[in-house]
Amino acid sequence: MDALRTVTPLAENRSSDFAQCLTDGLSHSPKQIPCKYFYDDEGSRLFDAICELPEYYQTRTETALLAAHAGEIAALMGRDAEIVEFGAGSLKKVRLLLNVVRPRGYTPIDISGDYLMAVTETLAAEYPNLALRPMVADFTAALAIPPLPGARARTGFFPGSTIGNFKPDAAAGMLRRMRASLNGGSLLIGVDLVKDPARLHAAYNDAAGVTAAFNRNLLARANRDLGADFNLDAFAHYAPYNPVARRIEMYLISQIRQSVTVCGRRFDFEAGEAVHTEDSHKYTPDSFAELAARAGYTLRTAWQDDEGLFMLAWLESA
Ligand code: AVI
Repeated sequence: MDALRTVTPLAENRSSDFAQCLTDGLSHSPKQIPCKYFYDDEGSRLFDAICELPEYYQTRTETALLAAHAGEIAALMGRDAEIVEFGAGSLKKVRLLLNVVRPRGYTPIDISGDYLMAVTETLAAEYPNLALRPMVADFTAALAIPPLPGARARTGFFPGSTIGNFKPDAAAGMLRRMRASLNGGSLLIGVDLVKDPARLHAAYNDAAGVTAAFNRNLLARANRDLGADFNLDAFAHYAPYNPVARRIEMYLISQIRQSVTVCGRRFDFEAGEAVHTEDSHKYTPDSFAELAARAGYTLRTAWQDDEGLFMLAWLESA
């Protein structure tokens, strides 16, 4: 069992951490940049735009599943529930649950403190009887969340198929830590399913080029925040589906032989050299149940859309 840690504001998205991770990643072979750095203000704006794209079926499918099954979810959560959302972001999806579940309390956890406080304030005005306690923290860590007075069962909420952005070992470890943070409580989680590779390819290679801009924003962010001199036009977005590993792999490919300066250090790129920026793992219901079992969870119920694109799974402690 991982040690529990009290919730403290984290610094992982600070420029100094980005500088360290970026220079480490560009020194690595093959070159890589951790995907958590996508989400500065501009990256979050681009991600919101991705969620609206016709090709990116994930968000609208999950939203429809939440709306369609909120009554069953409410029955599973029971009375006087406390919902704990990991990586809460804009708090849009949880509204679909709050309207039906009517929980005692809601604990949104997110690393972006200012944004979290602003969206929580708006939510508080809409739900005056809900006990709200935003926590600024890294949701991937084991967190000591104090009990909420009057709440009976604690349920985790982790929508968006963000679990797919972790390698399976890391994903199992994170689910285990979530189970600890929830004191063994259930977890409602969104999972993107294995499907026709062409459909997956389209979702990460949209016609409008928004995903390409999202990917290149890592370099734009380095230029903005760290004074790097990436030429954005000299890097191409490349996001193939690997059907054996069952994941989208996202890269930036250097179009020419070039050198870039980041934090006073020079990095050389061959023409055609790849920088790995993200994996997005896809699961079958069975492979996801196996992953959940590694974390001590049983997949009790799951809901899918008619096309079998996306799954909302209800996990209970085994
Ligand atoms: C946040 N995450 C679940 C998205 C995904 O689909 O893996 C991130 C993303 N990358 C490119 N498009 C969307």
